[in-house]
Amino acid sequence: MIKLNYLGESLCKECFLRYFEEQVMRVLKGTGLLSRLSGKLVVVATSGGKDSSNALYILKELSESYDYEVAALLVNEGIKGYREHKAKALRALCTRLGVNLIEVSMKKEMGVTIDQVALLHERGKLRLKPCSVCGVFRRYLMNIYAKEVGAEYVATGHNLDDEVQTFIMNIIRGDLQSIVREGPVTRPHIGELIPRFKPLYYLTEKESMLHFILRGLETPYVECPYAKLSMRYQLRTMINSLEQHSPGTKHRLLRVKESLRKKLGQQIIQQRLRRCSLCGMPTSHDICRACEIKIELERIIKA
Ligand code: Q46
Ligand code: ZN
Repeated sequence: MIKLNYLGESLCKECFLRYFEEQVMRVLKGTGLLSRLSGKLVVVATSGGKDSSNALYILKELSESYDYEVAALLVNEGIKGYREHKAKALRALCTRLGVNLIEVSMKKEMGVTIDQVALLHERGKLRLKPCSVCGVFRRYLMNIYAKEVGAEYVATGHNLDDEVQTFIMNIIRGDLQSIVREGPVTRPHIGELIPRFKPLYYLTEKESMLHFILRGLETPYVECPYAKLSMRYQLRTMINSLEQHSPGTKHRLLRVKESLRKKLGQQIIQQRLRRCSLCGMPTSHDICRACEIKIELERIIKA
């Protein structure tokens, strides 16, 4: 039996897997996505880790009933001792599921690997931490490649824990725009930006891990060596400890976020987007964040 503390219930394996799928359907139905997926291509942003593998697995499984196509996309950030192991597991999963895998090299597209970025940061030449560069570059490349293959949607493996961490990070930064924007579906209809959705939005990291194991999915348990440098990592530890002392904390935080999104959404006008003067992608500034970082890195590397 599987005990879900915040529900005060214990579920058998079959009931847990049903519950898991119901929570994914809650995202698809609640956002109106389900009725729009038919005949479309969904690209799942995958890393070879448990969450994105779960997202890929379940979206592939549902694709037959709801008549849409699924492909996987991997951005190889160039992190030695980590990326090659996860990529190998992902290739095996894609073969097992019969899903096409698109592999994109960050080095080739953006001129640097995250290992190089980390070294520059460590030497004090770059203020940005590896995760800050990695996140911006990955989202940028995912959008470009998803568009190139004709996808209508990008799905990501973000789970409830990730959402709560992001919520707290946005509070700390005072970023109300992002609080409003970051829901189960983001940027629904903005030109070049492909809408992103999060099938695991209502599922915790623990539940994701359980689903991964119960479905017989596999991944080597290596962690990105730079994860510990991020604010997200500290928050994760802190929120996990709060959850342990007071079960249900994560779900309560998600509910607070959702009600804030509703209230703020009526008051906050989302920034108008224009085109990046260098790459043409939508941005709220003259130059998009990815181009800005790319230029800074080129300048540092040349110096
Ligand atoms: S790969 Fe990249 Fe993550 Fe590593 S550098 Fe950070 S963002 S932790 S999911
Ligand atoms: Zn740009």
